[in-house]
Amino acid sequence: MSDMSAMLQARKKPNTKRGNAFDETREPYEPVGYLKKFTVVVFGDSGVGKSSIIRHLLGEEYINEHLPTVEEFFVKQISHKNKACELHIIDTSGTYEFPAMRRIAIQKADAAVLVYSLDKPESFTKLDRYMEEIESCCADSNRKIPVIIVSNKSDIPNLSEPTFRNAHGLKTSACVYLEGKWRCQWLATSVKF
Ligand SMILES: Nc1nc2c(ncn2[C@@H]2O[C@H](COP(=O)(O)OP(=O)(O)OP(=O)(O)O)[C@@H](O)[C@H]2O)c(=O)[nH]1
Ligand SMILES: [Mg+2]
Repeated sequence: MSDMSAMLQARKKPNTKRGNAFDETREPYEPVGYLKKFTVVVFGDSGVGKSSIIRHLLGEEYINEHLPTVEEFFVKQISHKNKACELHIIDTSGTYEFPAMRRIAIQKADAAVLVYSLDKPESFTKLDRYMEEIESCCADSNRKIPVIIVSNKSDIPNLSEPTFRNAHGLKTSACVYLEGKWRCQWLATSVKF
């Protein structure tokens, strides 16, 4: 074996002791020393405010216009339980239909955020489809990821959460409906507050 090929062989050997936060081959949730990578995918209908929420999280300015996203990727350093953590955020498109891109994003994700907005009641009904895609995609790889539902634009006056009839015909709030159906947490937000 030449010196060069010996060097290449040595480089290919995985570093099993310390791990690497950027190493895609590592097991999910494996401790990787001081830096841990965590990927969150954000789904929701067109114009519900996904990109605005992400921009707000990154400390960027609020934009009044709707600039439809194709797909964008962001990284933010955060601290979790006193440990440095690298948050990778995948911002998806609600305006364009890219099911293949959504599947790839779900495969990469450790968690998902599903956004709807109070001024678009139809954006709430679309959550079921995102949730079904997440469940089916994760089932293929025998995984389960945490999902949180965000009700955005709570600053707009005179709008309230959608209501539903449950199996017994009784009126229930969106919050109760979601918790009952998907067993996931829910919170109201506004990027404008
Ligand atoms: N009133 C109000 N408007 C908001 C809020 N968040 C976003 N918007 C507005 O909603 C519009 C759409 O916001 P985006 O963040 O671009 O929506 P999106 O979900 O990323 O849309 P796509 O990328 O097309 O899927 C913009 O005009 C924003 O200014 C909010 O909390 N309150
Ligand atoms: Mg967007």
